[in-house]
Amino acid sequence: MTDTALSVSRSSVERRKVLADDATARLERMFEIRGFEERLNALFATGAIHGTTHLAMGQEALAVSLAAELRPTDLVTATYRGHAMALALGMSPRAVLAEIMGKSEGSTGGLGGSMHVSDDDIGLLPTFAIVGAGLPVAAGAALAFQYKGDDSVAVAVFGDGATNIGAFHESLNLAAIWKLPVVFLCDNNVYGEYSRINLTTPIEDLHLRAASYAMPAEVVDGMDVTATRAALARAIGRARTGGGPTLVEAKTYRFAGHSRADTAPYRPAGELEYWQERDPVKRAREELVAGGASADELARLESSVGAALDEVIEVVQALPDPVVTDMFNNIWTPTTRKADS
Ligand SMILES: Cc1ncc(C[n+]2csc(CCOP(=O)(O)OP(=O)(O)O)c2C)c(N)n1
Ligand SMILES: [Mg+2]
Repeated sequence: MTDTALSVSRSSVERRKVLADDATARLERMFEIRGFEERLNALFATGAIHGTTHLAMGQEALAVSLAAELRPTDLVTATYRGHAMALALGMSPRAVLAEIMGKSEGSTGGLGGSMHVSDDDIGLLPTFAIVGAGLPVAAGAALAFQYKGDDSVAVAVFGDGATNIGAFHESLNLAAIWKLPVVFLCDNNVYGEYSRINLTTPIEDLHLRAASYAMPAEVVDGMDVTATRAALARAIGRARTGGGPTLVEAKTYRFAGHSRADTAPYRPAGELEYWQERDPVKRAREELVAGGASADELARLESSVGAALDEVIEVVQALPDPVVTDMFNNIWTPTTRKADS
């Protein structure tokens, strides 16, 4: 492992900690997330990994900002589009890739795959393929924190489409009435599967939905890591100090299609290009350079992260695949049956 790309080999706690105070570390993590997903896409395209995957390219600022603001004792629920969140919260690229490739070294022993990357150690609860399913679970975790008198916070990360699901409304309602220490973080990337938001949802500003629950709300440019962090700091701080829940809407854009096979032919002309101009990785880089960082050094950092990721891919591909009998592990089998009475 190269020691220039330190973030790839640090422990999960250290990997999380560096994000709080160091803007270069935040950019480095965004390089890692973008580089990881680009390589992952290529691995799926060449058939090296089977099945499908949902990429979060364009949404890296959200994951990194959240990770920078949370404590290790806080809990997060995320979605099937969760690689960025796992990497930001501190999971190693090796553990994420091994999980996606079904290797036993993966974060859940390779049993969850791309849609279910999770790890207790980084506070990432099982990620959810059912749209909206993470919200009541985060509210439940927040209720447990409140009950125990613990000042930890739970965060539910979900998409714009999830705000049309019953579980969204039920969770916000209960969280508001019980003043739960939870942040509802909506990653509004304009699309739910193959439908633009205007075709499925009567409003585009989803934070307005908080008003129905007398809940504070924030709307933030989710392509801007600094602004997103500030908004999340306010919401997390409110939850931690007994102020109850907040709905934060981060305006982002999904650079890739919904899933691997989707080339997104339904996008209006020019829309992708408009958002690519606002690329969060590009913006974070420009912000650092404007603050005096050397553009060459940042380019070197980016290539060292890429080289370390290439090494991770080689290592993980060479790991042994599970054997057929492994499918019987983790299955409960009754050995005796109680006679009917
Ligand atoms: C309850 C439920 N309904 C439908 C689906 C099918 N589905 C999978 S992803 C998705 C779109 C969700 O969009 P959004 O919440 O905006 O998240 P994004 O994919 O944009 O991150 C849908 C409808 C599902 N998984 N769960
Ligand atoms: Mg969406």
